[in-house]
Amino acid sequence: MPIDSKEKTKVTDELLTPDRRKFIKQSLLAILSISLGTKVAHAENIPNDYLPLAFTDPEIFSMKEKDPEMIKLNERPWNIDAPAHLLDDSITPVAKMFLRNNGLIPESIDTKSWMLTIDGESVKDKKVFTLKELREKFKTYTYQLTLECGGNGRFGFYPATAGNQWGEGALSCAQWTGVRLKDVLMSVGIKSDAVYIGYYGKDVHLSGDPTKVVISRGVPISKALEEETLLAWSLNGNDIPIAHGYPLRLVIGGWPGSVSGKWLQRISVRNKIHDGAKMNHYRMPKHPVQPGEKVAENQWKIIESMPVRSLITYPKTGAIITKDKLLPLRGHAWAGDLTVSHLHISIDYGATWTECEVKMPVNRLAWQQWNTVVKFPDTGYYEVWARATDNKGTTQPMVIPAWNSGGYLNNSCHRIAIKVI
Ligand SMILES: Nc1nc2c(c(=O)[nH]1)N[C@H]1C(S)=C(S)[C@@H](COP(=O)(O)O)O[C@H]1N2
Ligand SMILES: [Mo]
Repeated sequence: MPIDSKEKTKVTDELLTPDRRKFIKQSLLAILSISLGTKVAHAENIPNDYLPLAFTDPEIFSMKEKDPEMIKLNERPWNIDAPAHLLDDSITPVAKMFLRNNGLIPESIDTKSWMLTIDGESVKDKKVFTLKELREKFKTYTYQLTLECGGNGRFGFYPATAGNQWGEGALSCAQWTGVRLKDVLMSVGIKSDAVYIGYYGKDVHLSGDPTKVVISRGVPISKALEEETLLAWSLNGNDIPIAHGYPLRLVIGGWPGSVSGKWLQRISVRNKIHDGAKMNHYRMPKHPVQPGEKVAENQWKIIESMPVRSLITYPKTGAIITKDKLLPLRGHAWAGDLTVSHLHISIDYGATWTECEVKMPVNRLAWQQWNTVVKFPDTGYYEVWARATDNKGTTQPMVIPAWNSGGYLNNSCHRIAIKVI
């Protein structure tokens, strides 16, 4: 039965005695400090009926750990790109790590009650693990793994495609620690008809509808069982930051970032190609298409290993040097499941190329460092182009590769501008 507004005011006033107000304030502060992961300083000074800013926007701090030079593409969901020169470290720090969310970061994460369920048609018996069990029952491994969004470089396609207009920096190579998915799946027991795995995370659909799955992708069972495929709880030696998948994340190096499920709660072992949300994204037409051309459902190929690519991370584009100085140049190169065998640079728009030294990766599926020194013959405007070749002999294209409606896999050469004075 509706109550009139006079009545409502009366009821509210009666309920909100000073004690009651104080109690509400204390409860709000308790919730806030849990969600912030720190105490609320000077809480005694906060008026009883004042709502702290962080309360109205729980994601307010997710960007704060990022370097101020990172490029924000979106806030809802968060999508943050890295300019190439920020990726200079051999191990990407969190502050310089791109962020790609398809939905909203989950709130209220309780690590004590967090469960990972392994289920699906192709497990012998469904099994559930707490985080503590995962840590205690299985051997821990640390690998540096290259994660690159399938849409990295999308800005280069013309006509522009829908989706985040990533520059070169939807890419990271950080150190992940956890247990092998393989060891966990073996302990559960998988049937011989297993062909794929699919993940489910705790993030929330943009619509707020709890029944809608944000993203649920996966990989063939052979990739899932590789030694470097991890169920990770640690990133560069610390807890994974909330925005990157705390408290548990699937990490699969060398393949599109979208297969590395964050806020991991469930893995299904499937007897067919996984059919979760966004499995019909991150795919390429089997044959070249014209912009706007419709592609039949059976003419798509799911993106697997990422193509060969490289970055110049030093110097920053726009650097100015004096003529007689040697310019040190360096960066990274990677090639999905393969390794990079050669890295060449050109300062004459690809007319001639000079080979640089490329280091071996610290482990499989980690990017590789390259470096060299150049001397410019004269003053003027120059471009430095870098081009990597994988161990099967495939080289990065100099021009933009085949247009596709998803704007995926632009692995054309990275270039920087240099002025020699
Ligand atoms: N649960 C969940 N996992 C996810 C995503 C997501 O939106 N939700 N985004 C995916 C995509 S598209 C990419 S490229 C990577 C990005 O990882 P990062 O944000 O840690 O850099 O996470 C993947 N895992
Ligand atoms: Mo992605």
